[in-house]
Amino acid sequence: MTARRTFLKTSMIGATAFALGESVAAKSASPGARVVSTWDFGVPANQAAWAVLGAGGRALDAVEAGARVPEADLKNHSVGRAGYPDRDGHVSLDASIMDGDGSCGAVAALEHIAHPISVARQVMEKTPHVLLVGNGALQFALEQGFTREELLTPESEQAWHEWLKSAQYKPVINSEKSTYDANAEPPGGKDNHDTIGMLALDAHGKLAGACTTSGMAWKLYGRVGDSPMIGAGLYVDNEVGAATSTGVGEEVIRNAGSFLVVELMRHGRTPQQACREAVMRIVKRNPKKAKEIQVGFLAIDRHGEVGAYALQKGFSYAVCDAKKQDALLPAASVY
Ligand code: SD4
Repeated sequence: MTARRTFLKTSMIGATAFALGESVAAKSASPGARVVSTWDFGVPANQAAWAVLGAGGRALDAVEAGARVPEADLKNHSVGRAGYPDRDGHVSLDASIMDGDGSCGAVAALEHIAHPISVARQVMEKTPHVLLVGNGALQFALEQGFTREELLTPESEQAWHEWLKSAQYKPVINSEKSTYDANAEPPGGKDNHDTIGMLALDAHGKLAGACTTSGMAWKLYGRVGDSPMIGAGLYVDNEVGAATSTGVGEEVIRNAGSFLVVELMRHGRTPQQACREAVMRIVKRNPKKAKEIQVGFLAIDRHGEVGAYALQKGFSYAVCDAKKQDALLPAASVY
């Protein structure tokens, strides 16, 4: 763990100079393939995506492969298996996937299936629909051959019991540590949300994105966040770029956040400028609330230029390409 911490610290420091400029990538030369993800667990997820991208594979296959990594990670309490449950003890998952040609699929409030991102892809490819929810999504997943599983781990259950003692729903701003760090606060402690949003540009110049989460811990039963909503938690357009979000989903939904970021890029903003402007909309709409919550956007344009911006300090994002597969960068923020 110490080694891991040292690695994270070093990559954050090394990345600072890299991140100070307006954008990460040079606009000029063809960037080749690149994949970016939210938070520190984006590093191993990117590496799984890179196994696809680096071999000349499709962005769509890469983001699915990458998103499955935190979904399977038992140390991660905010995505997939071992995600913290809602206030009634259900682990309910939200996920979406989008290809740069506009094809997309999503599932929301899906229980008992460890890889919602793969179910979302099946929704996209095997149905005429975009979004399946709750029991309907579960029925569809089982019909597609996914296995029904218990996703609540003993550790997450213990955290839920801890939370029940006060039973106060109050999203915590994820700042210095993420839930991926096994040395982080005890279950139910400081961090209670993080989503992986992943965006990839492949060597053929095509974009795709994936977003998967267990949503806000201790949410109301049936609550759905921004992650499975195309245009809120994820949006991809081969002609422009792609964007994804993390943080308090309600604020992202209110502003159609990821769609907004892509539209701002369409109108000439860099990915960094577009993410900043989308964050500032949230501030403008509710300045008091904006101080108390976290929202972060991550974007890539069709040239491979990357940008990120958050309300609060502490939002990190991972960048992976042919040159470097483990970069972790701190995003700029309002506060
Ligand atoms: C949600 N946006 O369900 C997700 C949660 C999240 O960092 O990203 N937390 O609202």
